[in-house]
Amino acid sequence: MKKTWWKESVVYQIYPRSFNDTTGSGMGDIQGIIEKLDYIKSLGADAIWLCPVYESPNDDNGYDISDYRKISEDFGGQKAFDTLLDKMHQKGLKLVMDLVANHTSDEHYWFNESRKSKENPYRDYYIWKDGKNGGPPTNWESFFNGSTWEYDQLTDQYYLHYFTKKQPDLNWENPKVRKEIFEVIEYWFEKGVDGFRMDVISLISKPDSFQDTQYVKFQDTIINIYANGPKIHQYLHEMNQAVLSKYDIMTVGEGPGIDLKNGPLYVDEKRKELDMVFHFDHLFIDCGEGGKYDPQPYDLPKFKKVFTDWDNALKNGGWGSIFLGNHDFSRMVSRFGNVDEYHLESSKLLATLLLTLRGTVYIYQGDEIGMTNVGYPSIADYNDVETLNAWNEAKKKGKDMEEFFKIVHSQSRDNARTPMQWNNSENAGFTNGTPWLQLNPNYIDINVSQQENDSNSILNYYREMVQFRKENDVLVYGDYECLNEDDNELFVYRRWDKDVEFLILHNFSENDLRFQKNMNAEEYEFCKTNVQEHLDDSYLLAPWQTKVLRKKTK
Ligand code: ISL
Repeated sequence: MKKTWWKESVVYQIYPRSFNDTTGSGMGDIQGIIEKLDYIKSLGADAIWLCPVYESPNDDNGYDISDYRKISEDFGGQKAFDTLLDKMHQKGLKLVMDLVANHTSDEHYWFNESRKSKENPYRDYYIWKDGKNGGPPTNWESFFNGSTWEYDQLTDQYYLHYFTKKQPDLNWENPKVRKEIFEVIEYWFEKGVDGFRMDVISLISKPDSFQDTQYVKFQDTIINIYANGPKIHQYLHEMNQAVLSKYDIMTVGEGPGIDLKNGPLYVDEKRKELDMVFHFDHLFIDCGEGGKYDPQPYDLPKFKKVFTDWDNALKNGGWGSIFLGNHDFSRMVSRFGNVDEYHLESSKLLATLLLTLRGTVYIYQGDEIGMTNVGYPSIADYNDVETLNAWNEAKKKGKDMEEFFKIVHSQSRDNARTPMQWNNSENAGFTNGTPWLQLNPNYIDINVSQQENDSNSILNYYREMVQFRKENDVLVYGDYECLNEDDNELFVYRRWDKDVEFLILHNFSENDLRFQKNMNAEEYEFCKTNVQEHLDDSYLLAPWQTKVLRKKTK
């Protein structure tokens, strides 16, 4: 397997508006990131993935871009950005930007022109269609509820938007659009940016014909209609040849609808498209028929299978990304751990999981201190457009809103967007002003400053585990095998290469459990754990205990 810097990297994801505010605006800014670079470096991170900081009307917090070449003044503008990039490079940190090229803002120059007339040179930059029987061209539903079509009176046509109506989809069929986007990518690479995370890249190629969906489950419509369109691989290969291949950079494509069947195609080295993808098989694991706002119970075997299947799918000529949360999902410890009784232990267990699997590791801001879901008292406290649209839709459908509010508590994207908890002073040291989104009140107990001073903290455990991964590149490149697919509470796997072998055991339960396997425990020596229990018995695990064992060399 070819070794590269980005395979070995630990990437720290920053959601800038919630990271660190230095102006008192209530919103994080680039200067705030600069001031925390030493902190990020201290985690052992090699790169930062920065969510969008471009000019934007912020209908979807920056995922609606009105100028791809302009850094928003709200974040400090171009000058602040140049300083950030310089300082990061001085410190040996790489910068990965967000490329949102499936859609622009409706306030982008291209769209302003496009909507003016059917003859406008920018008309075909977007997807315009005639209506059908007095309604929209198809019955498609947007990711954020409501139709994917918006009627524009001026030209009596509808334009397509998979997300909000302020995020019109670009028409990648048009070679001019592709050229524009490739030039944007080049522009940032020339500035020295080290890579792109590509937002919903799986959606850029639209279906050949626009037909009604017959699927009941939204996820089925995504997979069969919206995602992995007929020209997706052609476009990505073209992008690779036109620009990506000319730079020493990394790319990670984000993708609803990316699954085990098509995922490997995006990252197969021979095909020359992208380096990695983010699939959501583990993050949509609890979605019922109604999608994310219809959560259903799931079990550990299913969760383990996602990691095992993806490792298998990518081991011959691709590369994976290992992550358990981001700015679009609830907090990983609230989802996969036990925040009530084992917050410390389960946060550390999940850290161990992240840092001992094969693939590039992504840590979402705040997870390194075990930040949790927020559960605001009122819907008025929520800000996220997805949450609010889902709420209004549920109301329209006459759902039990008390029950639905519980779902909002567990599923809202705002769970991951509450401001970073730096210390226990007012507003957690995030801002001197009024925060754009209310803090999680548990910042009094869960914050960076407190954990800096505690050698047993989640934060210090992350540092230790990142270091451990760096000292053992078998954890990056080595083979993987799950040893207990069907077990409902334990997740046990091996990682090995020709020189070393690790056995990693996680107890996802509240009981003491022993890993039953016909293996000689004597063969392994103890390396790491998150709690100081059962150190004398390698295969016995306390609740939410995780153990890393190394095979003794003969
Ligand atoms: O968040 C999701 C489920 O709740 C995903 O389906 C998400 O909408 C999808 O992965 C796309 O996310 C990305 O593009 C969106 C933006 O709102 C997200 O923040 C971004 O990560 C539109 O640009």
